[in-house]
Amino acid sequence: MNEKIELLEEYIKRGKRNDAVKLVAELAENENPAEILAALLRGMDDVGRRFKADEIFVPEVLISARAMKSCMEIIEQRLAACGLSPKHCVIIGTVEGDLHDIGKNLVAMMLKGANFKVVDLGVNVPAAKYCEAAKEHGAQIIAMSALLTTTMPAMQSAVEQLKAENIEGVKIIVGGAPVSPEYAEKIGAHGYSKDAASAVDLCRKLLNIAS
Ligand code: B1M
Repeated sequence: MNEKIELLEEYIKRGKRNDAVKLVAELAENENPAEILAALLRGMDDVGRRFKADEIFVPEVLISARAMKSCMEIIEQRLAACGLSPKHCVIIGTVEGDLHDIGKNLVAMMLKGANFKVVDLGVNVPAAKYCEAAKEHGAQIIAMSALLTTTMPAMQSAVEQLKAENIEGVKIIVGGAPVSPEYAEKIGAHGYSKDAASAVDLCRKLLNIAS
């Protein structure tokens, strides 16, 4: 593998935004954008793996995710021109009544880092808004976050409403500190993930995307 491509992967793993951006700008002159994207994705995959294994923590993930984001901004147009824009869309938001967004933002960043298109609806999101957004963007997945035991029922209402709307093929996944796999199953969600890196694995699994 090209040494510079390997170096780029390393910069993403270590969250070296300035170095990564400089290198991507240089590589973008000649290198196939798919090679650049693959290096960025490998870097973020490694970050996700170490985060899941408790080898690194939220700040390190945020730093790497920001480096990834800046690099993506440089190659986005070239990727689109080569038909390599994200193919799968995830709608994400914190449920109605809940204003916590740090974990949700981390999930959104990791998903973007894994080349998903992410539409972030923010916090305090009513059930109907998830549904509208899923239709508008042709999303495959709706991801809901809740941090309060008092807002978990809003998650259940949203799942019920979304299922009543019968949006063809859209999977609903849930997460957040008080949420459990048992709760996800009880309310009829298609999946639960305990952290941001696992959310990427779950989306890939639900959509049969190889990692
Ligand atoms: Co709040 N708060 N808070 N708070 N707050 C908690 C959650 C609480 C546990 C603190 C406590 O009492 N020990 C408690 C909830 C108790 C409960 O319900 N069991 C609590 C409370 C009570 C409240 C208020 C009611 C306080 C009050 O006003 N009396 C109030 C509610 C406001 C509202 O939402 N309506 C409130 C307000 C706030 C702040 C605004 C001050 C602030 C939020 C700022 C913000 O988010 N922009 C805040 C904070 C920061 C916290 C704590 C300290 C930290 C939460 C956090 O960001 N963690 C929290 C206590 C704690 O956790 N130590 C607490 C870091 C984040 C990375 O983790 O969000 O768990 P987390 O995300 C993880 C996973 O859960 C998962 O991935 C992330 C990491 O990989 N994940 C998902 C999250 N969403 C996912 C979605 C997915 C998949 C995975 O989709 C598939």
